[in-house]
Amino acid sequence: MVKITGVRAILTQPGPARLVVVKVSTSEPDLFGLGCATFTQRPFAVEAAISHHLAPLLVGRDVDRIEEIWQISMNHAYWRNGPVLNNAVSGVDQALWDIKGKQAGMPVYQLLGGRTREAATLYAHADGRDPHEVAGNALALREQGYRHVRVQMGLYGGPTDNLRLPPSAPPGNYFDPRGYSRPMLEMIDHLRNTLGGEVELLHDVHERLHPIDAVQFAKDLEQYRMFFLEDPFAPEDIGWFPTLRQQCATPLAMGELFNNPHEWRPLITGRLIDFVRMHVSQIGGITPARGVASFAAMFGIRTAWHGPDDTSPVGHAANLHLNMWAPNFGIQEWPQPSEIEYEMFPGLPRAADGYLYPNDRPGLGIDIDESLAARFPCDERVEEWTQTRLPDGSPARP
Ligand code: GCO
Ligand code: MG
Repeated sequence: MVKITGVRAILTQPGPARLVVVKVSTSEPDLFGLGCATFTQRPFAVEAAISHHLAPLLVGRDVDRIEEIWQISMNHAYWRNGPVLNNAVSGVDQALWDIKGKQAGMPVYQLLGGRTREAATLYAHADGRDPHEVAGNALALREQGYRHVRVQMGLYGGPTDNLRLPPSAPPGNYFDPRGYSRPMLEMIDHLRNTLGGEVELLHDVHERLHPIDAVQFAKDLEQYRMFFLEDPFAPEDIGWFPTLRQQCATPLAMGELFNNPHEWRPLITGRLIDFVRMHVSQIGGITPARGVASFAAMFGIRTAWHGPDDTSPVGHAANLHLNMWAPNFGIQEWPQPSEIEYEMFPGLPRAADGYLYPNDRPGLGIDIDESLAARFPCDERVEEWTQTRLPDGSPARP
């Protein structure tokens, strides 16, 4: 019987995002697994959860028992369904799926049920300071073969050049919810006129609007036939979804901030969204994501797993295996990883013509160059972009 002999967090920051990868070593020489545990705002907390709590709990256990280990790991702290511990559990879970695939000599998607598609359709990000710059960046992505583009103007929260703050306003990342919708509608109108109907448009509200303004914004977007509108509400405001759903046919995506099944369950059973967008490591890994995908499929809801640059390349590999299997796969967010990430994570697939193809190696099909990773230690910065404030200086959700 193959046993777990070590559970170790590898922290690295090859780009802006701080990444956490878990390496599970086993009693079989050269048999190890990798999993994503990336919570980029709290990497050191995840590392502590792994080294102080999960490693002592799991060393000596049977690598075969993925489900049992997931259940024990999720419940061992008694209090559960939180972002730090869920990410720690995900790192182990994904690594155990990686190991099982290596033992079976199969890609993980084969263990989930085999291919239902040849590749995963991707969307990439276009941004800019004005509609013309956004359009130029979107056209460049179309030239690379992307047929789905997320269009933002000033990343999240909209333009900030006309904000009028009190003289005593403290430092922060300011935005004005009431100044968001009109410029965004103008930008999306320009994009639709520039790109025509051949490129699907996506947009991320990022929980920055007051709920009733999000309802109006989604209705105003109906004419543009969006592929989806993301995070119209904060997780704390999911009670607004029925109001929006009854008035509007703009497809909705929600979930990257979810940790707890109570958050996504009503949106799925009520058919209140069209895409589940969880950050797979934030809900505990492949094991729960497989369950959520199957549950969502019963309600006609598709997957669109969270996948920006603060998903590690190992996490992108896990997303890809879920995407190759899931009958209700919708779309995959793709951050266009850097060359240093391709060097650090051998096996990370490359996008081709708007698609991502698995490499069909056993397990997750990805490795990590630990010596290179060690050359990019995580910084100890105090996150600034999440210190969001409204024009009057009051704190706001990021
Ligand atoms: C997205 C997300 C991200 C988050 C980031 C937080 O849709 O990709 O909104 O951009 O802001 O992952 O750390
Ligand atoms: Mg988002």
